[in-house]
Amino acid sequence: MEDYGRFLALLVSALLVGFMSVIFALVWVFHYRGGLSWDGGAGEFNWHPVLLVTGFVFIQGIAIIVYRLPWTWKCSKLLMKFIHAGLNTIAMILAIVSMVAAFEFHNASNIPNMYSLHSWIGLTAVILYSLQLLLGFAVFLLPFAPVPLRAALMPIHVYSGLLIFATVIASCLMGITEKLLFSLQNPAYSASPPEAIFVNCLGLLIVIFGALILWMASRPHWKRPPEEIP
Ligand code: ASC
Repeated sequence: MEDYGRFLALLVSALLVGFMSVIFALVWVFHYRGGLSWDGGAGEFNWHPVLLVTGFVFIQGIAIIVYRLPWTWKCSKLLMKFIHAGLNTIAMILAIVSMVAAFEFHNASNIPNMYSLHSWIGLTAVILYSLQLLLGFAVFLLPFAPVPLRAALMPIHVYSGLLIFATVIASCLMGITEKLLFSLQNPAYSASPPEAIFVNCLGLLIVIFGALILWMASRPHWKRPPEEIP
């Protein structure tokens, strides 16, 4: 492989930044927001950022680049497809649980649902992600689809996957901003208290993670070499 060292450096950076994003989300909810619970209160809502950063950002990011890991090129394509689909399934389940947490918290506190741009874009991303997973499973994993159909749908699958991933990151940034604007009073967000600075940094980490993943996924010379299907 061309540039093996450079790929490895990017991968380690992405893993580090992704891992730090998860840690930052946990520190946010435990240190600043009272921790996690499942009782309709603020602690239940806190699952929302934790599960989204863990599943929808970090695990989805790894799922996207899993075919690019050079040491897996000796593994069967089918095994790699199962890993790709499995990671994306875990991410989807975590995203759905995280939405339930947000809705239950809203309903228990009489906060309206689905009015913000964050909620519109976020729900759209979860719906498109579920369709992408279903279609990917039916066309690329099950042995029934003819090769010309696979070939025709593959560029669309790749494009949609990257688009959904970028949309998820945009939605995270809106959600983070919303939550800081709502919950920081006295001192307000505009006074830059420590929580505001810390959580802005979480947003930066998520953007850097996304940038690294999209870079690795879009370098043609880091693609798994073509072979027989599956
Ligand atoms: C698959 C698979 C590929 C693509 C290819 C279409 O299911 O394993 O490599 O689809 O056949 O581009």
